[in-house]
Amino acid sequence: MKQELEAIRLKAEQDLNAAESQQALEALRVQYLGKKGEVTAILKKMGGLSPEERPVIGQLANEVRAFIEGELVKRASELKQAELEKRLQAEKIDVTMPGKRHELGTQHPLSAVLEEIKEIFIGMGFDIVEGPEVEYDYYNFEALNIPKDHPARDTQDTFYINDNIVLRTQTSPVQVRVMEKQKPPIRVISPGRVYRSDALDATHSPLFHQIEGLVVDKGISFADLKGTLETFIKRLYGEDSVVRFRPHHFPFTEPSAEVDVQCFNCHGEGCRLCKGEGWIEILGCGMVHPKVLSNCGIDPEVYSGFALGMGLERVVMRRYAIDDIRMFYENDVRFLKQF
Ligand code: 2NM
Repeated sequence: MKQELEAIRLKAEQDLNAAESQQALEALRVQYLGKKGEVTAILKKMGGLSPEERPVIGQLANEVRAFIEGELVKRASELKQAELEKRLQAEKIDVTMPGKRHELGTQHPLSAVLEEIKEIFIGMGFDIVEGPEVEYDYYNFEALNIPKDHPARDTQDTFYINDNIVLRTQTSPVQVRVMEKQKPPIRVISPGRVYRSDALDATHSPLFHQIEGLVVDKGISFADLKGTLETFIKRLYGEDSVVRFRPHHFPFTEPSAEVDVQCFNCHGEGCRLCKGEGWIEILGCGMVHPKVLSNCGIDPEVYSGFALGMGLERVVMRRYAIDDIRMFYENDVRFLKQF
């Protein structure tokens, strides 16, 4: 029996050390110390021992039971510790790791330059006005001295909703609406989307953006137009910009002019950027035609005004040497990230 007990102690020790879970430990506790357990079985057999042997074996059996109980507690705490360590390892947070980057977008180049242009005009006392992109034929053409038989009315150039309604081809209709509603002095710019029935290619888009300006008051002259535009261009392209006015024709202004800035790349020598011209066209302008003023209920004998218009895409393309207008609308991040 003594050997049996020693064998149990040895086997229990091995079994306990090999146990890998609390459930396995519980099974071993039942196997050795339970009612039908191995140690219990020895104790039950002690009735058959001699009076001399009984206390010796009894003591040994108790020692073995105490040993197993002690080992059970020890192994249980080892397993608990290992469990905890595993969890700590799995759930550990390295606070020195770099955070998740939240990529911030950038302002679209058209928006950025538009903001810049708006700020320049706001600084000169202009208000920003907006109006409908779906516009009456009257506001888009008729009121602006572009009658039905005018070449600018070529149906190829315009999207018609019906006979009376078009997608606006310029933002001047916004200014007609302002002149109808507001008594001079008027100082406004109207930026916005405009539409032309053009096929999309490197330099044309059926949708683009315009910024038009209008000043109407008593005694406004071509000198006011020149001074305002020179100031604008110098703020946009730098104080050393050289500006040139060329005679031109628009139906809604008389006289009319186109404004060039001397090529900032070659300073008038002629290069790739200005296509050998030495000058870069920036905008169109002129004194508001007396017919346009009277169409809008403003007496051309009392008031005069000037107006200007420019394409935002062209300004931005020249600024950043972008050679394809389609880049603005494709939203390719490789393009947008450059600004
Ligand atoms: C341009 C060029 C010249 C213009 C005229 C008007 C209005 F409404 F006052 F008649 N607004 N904008 C104008 C004048 C636009 O764009 C190249």
